[in-house]
Amino acid sequence: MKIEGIELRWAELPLVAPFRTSFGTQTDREVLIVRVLADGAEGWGECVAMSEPSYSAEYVAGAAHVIKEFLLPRLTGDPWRTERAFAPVHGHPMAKSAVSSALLDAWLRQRGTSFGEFLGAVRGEVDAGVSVGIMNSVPELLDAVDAYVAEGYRRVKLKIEPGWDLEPVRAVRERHPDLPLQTDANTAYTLADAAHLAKMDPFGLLLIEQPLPEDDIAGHAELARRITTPVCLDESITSARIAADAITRGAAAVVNIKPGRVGGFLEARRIHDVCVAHGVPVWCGGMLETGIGRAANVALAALPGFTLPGDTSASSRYYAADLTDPFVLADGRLTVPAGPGLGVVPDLTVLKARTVRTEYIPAGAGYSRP
Ligand code: NPQ
Ligand code: MG
Repeated sequence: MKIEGIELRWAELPLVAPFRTSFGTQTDREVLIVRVLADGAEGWGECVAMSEPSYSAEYVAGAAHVIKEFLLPRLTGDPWRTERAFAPVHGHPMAKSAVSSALLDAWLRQRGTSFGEFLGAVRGEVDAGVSVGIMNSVPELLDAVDAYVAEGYRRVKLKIEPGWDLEPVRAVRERHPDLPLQTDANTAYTLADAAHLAKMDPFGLLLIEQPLPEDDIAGHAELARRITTPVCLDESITSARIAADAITRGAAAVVNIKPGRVGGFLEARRIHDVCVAHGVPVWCGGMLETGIGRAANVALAALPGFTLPGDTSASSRYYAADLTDPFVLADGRLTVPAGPGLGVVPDLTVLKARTVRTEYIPAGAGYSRP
């Protein structure tokens, strides 16, 4: 495709409730939206970086800088080449993924092909799970979980940290004995906590996600020998190569896949393929995406290896007014959009109301090549 220009939009969406994890509390989602204009078509991509570098090293202002200074000069109009063209730029997977998925969306819309068809979806809808933040008290947590279960969510994930683990997880398990339940520590523990984490073994959890720091593959392998709850990696899995390594070393019995964390949808699919080849179940993570990022995630989650419910929740879990038509829960599932590209477009009235800044960068020599 011949790219005409790229629009960057900084938007801010209030969350329906504060979301607390071991790395902080969010009350709003600052989101960077990428719009590609090419061959008369347009494509949309969402950068999942947060305002601050607390989940990973990336953050919104840094991602915007990397996109403008280092990625756009390397962008071509061929979505198959984008991820390789960006390879000389080390790191910054969320910035890369936002640009490459926006271009892919434009390309797919032009061809009348949906993200799901392109990626190899085998389902028309996907099981929805929900991620529940750290609360001030166990009764407050139980109320939140009860409400999500009543809505129909097929799996609940509890955010944990030292001081908020055994008691809340035990309480939820006692209230919901058959609920598919898992935890996410976002790197908050060390191997010295192994005996403590083993106390959650009797709760029959699907998995514990990223208990140790992201660079501690050996530690996760050792922890996996000391607890019976399956260990799932999120932050650690930044490429298909690392996924293969972690699985081979016994550090990952399950893998969380987030396109933004791994640099794009093609790498995300490669990780899926590696996991399927090793018999390792995968599920689609979430980064509080608006409908733009959510649409692409739901399409990815329809691939055959995604055998566990993802953090692919309904729009209403996070936003009173999403940027697109809302994703709604139907019998605990979300429908995979079937239209061209993402199958959804932002509601320009809502998008404009939420936009705090827009920058248009016309195609230069670097990214106008077909
Ligand atoms: C995880 N997500 O799996 C992440 C982390 C996370 C749904 O639990 C603002 C933006 C707040 C992105 C909080 C879920 C966030 C965020 C947590 C991502 O580890
Ligand atoms: Mg996680």
